[in-house]
Amino acid sequence: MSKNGTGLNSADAAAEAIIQWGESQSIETCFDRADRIKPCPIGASGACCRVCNMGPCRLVGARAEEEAVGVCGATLPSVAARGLVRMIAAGTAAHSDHARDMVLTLLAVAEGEAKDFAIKDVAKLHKVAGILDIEVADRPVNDVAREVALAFLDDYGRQKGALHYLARAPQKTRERWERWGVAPRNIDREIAEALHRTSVGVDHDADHLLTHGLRTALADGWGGCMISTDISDILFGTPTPVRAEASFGIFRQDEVNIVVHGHEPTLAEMIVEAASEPGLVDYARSKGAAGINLTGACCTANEVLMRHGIPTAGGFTNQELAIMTGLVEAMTVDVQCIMPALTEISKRFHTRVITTSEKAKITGAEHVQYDERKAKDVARQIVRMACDNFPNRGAAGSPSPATSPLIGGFSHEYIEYMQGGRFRGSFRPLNDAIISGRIRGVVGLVGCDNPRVPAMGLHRYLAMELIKNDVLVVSTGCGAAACGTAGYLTPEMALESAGPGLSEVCEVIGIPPILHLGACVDNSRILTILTAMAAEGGLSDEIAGMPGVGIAPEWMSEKAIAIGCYFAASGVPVIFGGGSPVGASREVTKIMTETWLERFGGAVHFEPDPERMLEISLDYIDRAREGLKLKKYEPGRFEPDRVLVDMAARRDLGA
Ligand code: SF4
Ligand code: MSK
Repeated sequence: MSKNGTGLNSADAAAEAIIQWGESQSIETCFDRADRIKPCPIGASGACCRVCNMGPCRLVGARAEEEAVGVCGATLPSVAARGLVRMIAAGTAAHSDHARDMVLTLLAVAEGEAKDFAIKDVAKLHKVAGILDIEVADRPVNDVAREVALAFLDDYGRQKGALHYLARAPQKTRERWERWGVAPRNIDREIAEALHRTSVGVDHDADHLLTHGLRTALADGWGGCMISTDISDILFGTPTPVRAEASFGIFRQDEVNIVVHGHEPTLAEMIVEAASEPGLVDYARSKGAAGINLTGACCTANEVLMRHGIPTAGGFTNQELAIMTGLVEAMTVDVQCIMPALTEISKRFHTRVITTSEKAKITGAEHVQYDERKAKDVARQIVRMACDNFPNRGAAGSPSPATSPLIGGFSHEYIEYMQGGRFRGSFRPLNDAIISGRIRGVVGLVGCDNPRVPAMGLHRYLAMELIKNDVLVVSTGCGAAACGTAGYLTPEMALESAGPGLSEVCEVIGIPPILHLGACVDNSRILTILTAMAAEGGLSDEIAGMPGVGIAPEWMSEKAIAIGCYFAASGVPVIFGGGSPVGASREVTKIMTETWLERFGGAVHFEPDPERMLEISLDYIDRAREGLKLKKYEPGRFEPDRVLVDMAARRDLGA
């Protein structure tokens, strides 16, 4: 029987074929381990506390929620809330530490210490400087970049005031944050305070704890994630639409295949350049290969796909399977979402697993220390290591021919540009399409893929159903990879599968109905899009009340919880798949679904059934439309377009 009770390990046929082949070879993957290791139901529902050595305390067996207490007397709501806040803190730490490295790289570039990098997008640097109130006129680019980097560093250590980027949010959204005391002061402080408050004997009021959880999450969304996105754009270029391919057929039989995996784009950008250097291509040939084929997995893949069209093997659950093709000479990893199982599985093949971050080593992997001051040299060393490994390739893998074409590269800036060009770009057409009912609403379909469900299957089901229902889908992270490997990220999808209104809009603008916005940190692009839609007018004048929903149907990472909570605090209802990590406490569940909705206009639900996820999302969208007094959504029946009065019409009026 299946690994998750459904008959399928992965909803992706190419992935499933490799998994099946692996089983025939007794190669264990995350799918086998997920089958073998059953989650503890007490911990899974938030009823287990292990923050001190009098425990772990399992708060079960009491008749009433308030009667279940740990040795210290901590109640079930406070234990469940503490667990969630710690997840938010960890997720925020991950994104924001990644962002800190981006800030330090920008500073090193500005100060001339990282000579292999340069500011690629000066316009974006100036835009960011403008938001930070930094003068740009007649100043050298690196001076501005230095000041921008120092301003962002201040966001990690300021003791008074609030994060710079909160000022980007709509006024009413900020007013809600002020009113409920969730405006973050600095990123590190909110994370540290979250850990302090949740340690033994400190904060024991569930609502109070969760409020700080939201403050920490906002430091992630409007801090770490947004900073990371913007600096990546400044250094490596703001994405514009680009063609790429996804799935396992991206690996070439006759070339040296390198996979960049993890989350940080810095070293990967250098590997992109190194892999096409004639000297290294010749080196690959000297080893018997026809060339060098650079590919990616997870979010490092998304970063280089968005900017260079580098193909992706897919998301989280495809990483082991990529090695099992037997075609990967080197998999170089940085931070986050890297399975330590990679080194074990690589022993069955010839793949060299290479760690590169000073923060992340894996037993059994080779380590090549990344250093931004000699980034290109490190990249060249890795490419050479991969070439050296080409002659070791055996015939032992399960190669797959599957590839799907895709279009990626939808930044906030490009989405604005495509709705009117360089001088007239705006969000007016999108807002108008929502107002007229051509587009019912917008869903951010994001987050991980997960071996505890048919991996990628929930993303694909929801993506397809949403676009059928005229909902524009924006996607990031492994959600985007799940859609990409299925062939959903093409403009043709609009004609084939989208509802009549969405299809018409996509055809006019020339976009797919599912837009790939980038890596997990690029969920910040969704915040800026929603803010621009609010500023454009005609819908809500804040993020709350927009016909928009976030769904993370297969989440597994703490980062996903941080993301969901910053969307909720910004005004977006969010639905997570799977069981609830606070499900043991009715009080905590109520705060996250009802109290947060009242205070912020956003909420967090956990719902394992994908059909219910769809229903809840459409219900939120339709209620938001009603709240905005928009036409009730009916497929194929739109309000007439707004008619702009041109000179000819004016003359007719005057006649
Ligand atoms: Fe148990 Fe309280 Fe310690 Fe948690 S903090 S483990 S509930 S004694
Ligand atoms: S990689 S956090 S599995 S989206 Fe960003 Fe994918 Fe989730 Fe990692």
